[in-house]
Amino acid sequence: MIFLFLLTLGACHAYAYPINENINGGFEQDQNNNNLPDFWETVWRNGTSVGSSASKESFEPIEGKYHFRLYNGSGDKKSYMYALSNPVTIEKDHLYKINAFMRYTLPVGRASITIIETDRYKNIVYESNRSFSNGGWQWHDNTIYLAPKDNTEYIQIRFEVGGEEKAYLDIDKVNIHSIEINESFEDDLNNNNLPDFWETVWRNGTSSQSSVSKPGYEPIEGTSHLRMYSGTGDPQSFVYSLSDPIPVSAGSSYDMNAFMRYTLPEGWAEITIIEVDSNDRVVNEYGRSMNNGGWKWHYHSVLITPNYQTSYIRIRFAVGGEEKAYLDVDQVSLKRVANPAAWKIDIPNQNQIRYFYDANGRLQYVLLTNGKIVALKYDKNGSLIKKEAL
Ligand SMILES: [Ca+2]
Ligand SMILES: [Ca+2]
Ligand SMILES: [Ca+2]
Ligand SMILES: [Ca+2]
Repeated sequence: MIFLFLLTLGACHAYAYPINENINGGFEQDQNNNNLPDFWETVWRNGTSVGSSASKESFEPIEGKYHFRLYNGSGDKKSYMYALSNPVTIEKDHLYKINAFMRYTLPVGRASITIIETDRYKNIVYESNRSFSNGGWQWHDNTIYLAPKDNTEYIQIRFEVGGEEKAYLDIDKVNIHSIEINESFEDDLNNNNLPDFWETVWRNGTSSQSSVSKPGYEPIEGTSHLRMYSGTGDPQSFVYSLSDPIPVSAGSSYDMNAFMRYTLPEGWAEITIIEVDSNDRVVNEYGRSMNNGGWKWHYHSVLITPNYQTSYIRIRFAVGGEEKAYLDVDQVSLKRVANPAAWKIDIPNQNQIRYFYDANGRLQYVLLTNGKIVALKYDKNGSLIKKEAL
């Protein structure tokens, strides 16, 4: 694929909210004056090294006056120094992005960040980690994505450094963000007319006037939807919209579904799932295409069964293959599937009818359990005039 034309530079604009809990991620607080940053006072070393330490220091931190420093000591290169946060309560069905600024050299050894998930009894449910080395004694903004397991209630963040003698790790500005995928394309907090979380857009080919925007022409839900337009002058042109990273949990399956509106007698629209590992390498790509939609909303789904090394996915929509091709998308959702063997394409996974309302609170669509959509139309006075199966 040739990226001839980037419609926006907003690729790094993540749509994420900091959690409310104070984790002292800047390491500024030490109310009990023990020279260990509060919330991060569980520290230990394994091995037999001498002079290891964990302390609050102030050597050019990323923010504020202080940072955290771990040092594994001398005399035993296999020694590791550890620091563990207090438990942080997480919310059910939320997705998280954890990032930390880390400074290290480590030509031989390594530094790691580990996310430990625990259940309500504080038993360990799962651990995910990333390791780093060869940092040239610079600050690195390291990210780890987390889709907590069903029974996870808390997470703890653990840092470690070792594997060589006299290994240092400095840490500052640790953040936990809750990720929102802006599934109904309603939010545009940076006012660039692109739905937040879906701001990486481009077109290949040579068409003119291609665009991606968030208008509100009879959306499925709320007041706006994603609109993609392939432009004129080149029937081979495609326009693309890519989500920010969406954490997934290996071992789980997901039903990714979306409402899509298109005509496309010649061209086609695509949903592509891109699986990415924790080092941002693509490990898998798959999806499906659709056409001949008669300019109606359709419910489409894809089953996602992440590879064991997949850390997050990105969802990509595309439309083109004919001139002036339009694709509208609304109400993207990603739900865990309990029984992947029983999953059926384009049939809602719940035994439950779903209702979608317009901005005036009027019932606009009904999604039946067999996947059929019923649209309701109203006159100017708000009286129901038509019920139509799409
Ligand atoms: Ca700091
Ligand atoms: Ca303290
Ligand atoms: Ca919407
Ligand atoms: Ca935006």
